[in-house]
Amino acid sequence: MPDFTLVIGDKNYSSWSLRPWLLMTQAGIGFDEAGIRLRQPDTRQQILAHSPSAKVPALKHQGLLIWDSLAIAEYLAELFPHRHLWPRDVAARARARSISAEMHSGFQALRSHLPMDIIGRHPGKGLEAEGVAGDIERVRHIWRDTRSQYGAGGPFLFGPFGIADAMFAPVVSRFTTYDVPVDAQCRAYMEAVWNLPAMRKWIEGARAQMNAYGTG
Ligand SMILES: N[C@@H](CCC(=O)N[C@@H](CS)C(=O)NCC(=O)O)C(=O)O
Repeated sequence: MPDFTLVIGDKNYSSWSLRPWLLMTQAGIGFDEAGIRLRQPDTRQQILAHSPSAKVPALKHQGLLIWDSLAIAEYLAELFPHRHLWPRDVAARARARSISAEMHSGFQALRSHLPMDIIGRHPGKGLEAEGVAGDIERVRHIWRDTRSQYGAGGPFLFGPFGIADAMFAPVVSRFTTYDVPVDAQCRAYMEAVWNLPAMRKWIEGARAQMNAYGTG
């Protein structure tokens, strides 16, 4: 029995849940999953039974409750220092924290007009909405800049897969769903994330859930 229980929302829609789930699965940290169906009359009640934030994700570990995706990532990085979930180099680590925090607190237009729908395909939808083009350009710049400066050791933002990639994974999904134009460097990064075994597993889970709900 793993020590961890991760409380998450619908795999097709819950971008915040994807982040710690992907991080833990890809890092080989075992956990039990407690899934809550979003957008139901009792969703809030169901989440409150686990977390006072009334939001998913939340992580339970040995009597502790950690809520909020970035707090969960930080907790795991502290518990498993040898897994290097943040980059080893201090400058790279500062950059990884900066872009992860920027992702966590920003990109409102991208979030509201291009919501995650991981198995859906809506090419071009929402791209003209106010603020979306600026958010998209900022993401593309972050990916290109980080890959060029720090990505030599692998196909991810800082080489090996880590927290920053988990934070941006839902954006890779959105760019795929809404067919956002990207250059070859961004495309290669998106493919690396999309083809992660853990990402494939999450997408299959999303498909299975949507079929079970009768909406797939
Ligand atoms: N800042 C939070 C955001 C969490 C969040 O907004 N989660 C959404 C689902 S993706 C949620 O729980 N919404 C409540 C609801 O749908 O009732 C985090 O990083 O974990």
